[in-house]
Amino acid sequence: MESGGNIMVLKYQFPEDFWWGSATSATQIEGTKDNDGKGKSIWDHWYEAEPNRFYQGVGPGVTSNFQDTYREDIKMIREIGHNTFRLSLSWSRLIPEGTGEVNRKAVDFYNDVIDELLANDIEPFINLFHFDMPMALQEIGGWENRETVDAYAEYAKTAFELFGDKVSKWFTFNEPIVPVEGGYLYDFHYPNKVDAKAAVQVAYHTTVASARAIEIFHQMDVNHGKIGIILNLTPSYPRSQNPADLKASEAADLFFNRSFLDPSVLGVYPDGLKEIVELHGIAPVTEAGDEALIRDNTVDILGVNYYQPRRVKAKEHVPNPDGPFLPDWYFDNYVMPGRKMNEYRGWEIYEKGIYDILINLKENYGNIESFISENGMGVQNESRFLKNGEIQDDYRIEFVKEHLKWVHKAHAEGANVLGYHMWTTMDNWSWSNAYKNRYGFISVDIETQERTIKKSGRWIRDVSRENGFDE
Ligand code: BGP
Repeated sequence: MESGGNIMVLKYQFPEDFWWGSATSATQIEGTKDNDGKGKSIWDHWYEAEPNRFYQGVGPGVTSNFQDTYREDIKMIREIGHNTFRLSLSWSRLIPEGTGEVNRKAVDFYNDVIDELLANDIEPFINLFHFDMPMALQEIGGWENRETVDAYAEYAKTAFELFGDKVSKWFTFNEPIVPVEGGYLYDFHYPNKVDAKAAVQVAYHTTVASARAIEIFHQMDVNHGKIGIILNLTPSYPRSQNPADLKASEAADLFFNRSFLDPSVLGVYPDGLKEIVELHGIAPVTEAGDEALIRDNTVDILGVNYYQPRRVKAKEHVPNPDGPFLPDWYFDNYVMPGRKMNEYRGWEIYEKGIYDILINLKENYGNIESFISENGMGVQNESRFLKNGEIQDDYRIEFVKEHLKWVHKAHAEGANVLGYHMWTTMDNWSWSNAYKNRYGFISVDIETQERTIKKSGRWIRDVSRENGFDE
């Protein structure tokens, strides 16, 4: 600690009003009861259809049960020092058929959650869509069908009307590229297609839907608040500076980052991406007025989810032109020797990536207001680290701390970064990995539903109270 005038300044001191918190999503935490009126989402459907796709056969019905425990959970969230908390609304809980009738039980539930957060001085950040398409809309083609865009606009407006008087930070989508990759390219989300044309259409409709929600939000001037989108950015690093590697890396950046980042923040698609989709005959069907809609309705704020970088090298083998088109036609992934790994998840740990993203936003995206909306480390069998009734997750403290140091540096260099949210608050159900990897500041015993704050939870409490740390 250094003395700056009379005030003691920590080595990694963050601004007074920095957002400290963590993120969750409806499907992963809420749980479902028989009488709650929720409609089915694609996850409920997919689990019923193919339970063996899920780790140990555990589906989204078995969660940390926030639907019943939110009051106690929010007390714990306060105890670990959060001033902000991200949750998503379940579209199929609020509007069971995707359009039409609103489920009053859902309205009461979300109202209670929001009130409870506010009563505990925790600002709710609400995300409208976290991978959980209502099944009724998936049956008409989901994001492939333009009607889903209209349904989403209606859902967003309903949510703003219902909760907008209390909530001023809103997000249209979490990681919109994940349903595109998972559902339409690489077969890890429902509807398990491998179809690049559909993938491009889905991505495009998602961006149009986001712009529609932003337009409505601004017209309504919801709580004089801000609306953004949350993107998982994977900075792309070439194996070498030779032109072929650089070109491959730029292509990966176009597909996996700029495909959503550019239209969301700058209001236009990158030329390079437009050329590629034209070349392969997979350009989306558009409507008159879309271009202006996207241009005029960019985000106020950007959430950045950062887990891992992407290492890229030039393509070594020419792809089979008769096979289905995949972005991988343009690059090969590259395993960097000596890389640091989170072996449980198979993801590289590269802390400086978070800094590179923030500086890129500063230099190339108008220094848009941003915050780290997810960053975290999933670890298997954490109970082996249990000592004196507490999980000693020093590895997680280390992980968060090292990333925060880079966030601090970016901020010191002028990046407009306003906060840090970890993934996640309490251990929760993960898409197809169920409970394999635990991510929370708070551990959850799924059998007993008992919660215990981990060592990292105590650590983040101190960091948030002091707005920083020394070493
Ligand atoms: C992000 C998602 C989260 C969460 C997290 C951890 O991509 O937004 O919902 O799941 O990744 O990943 P996983 O649960 O797959 O290990």
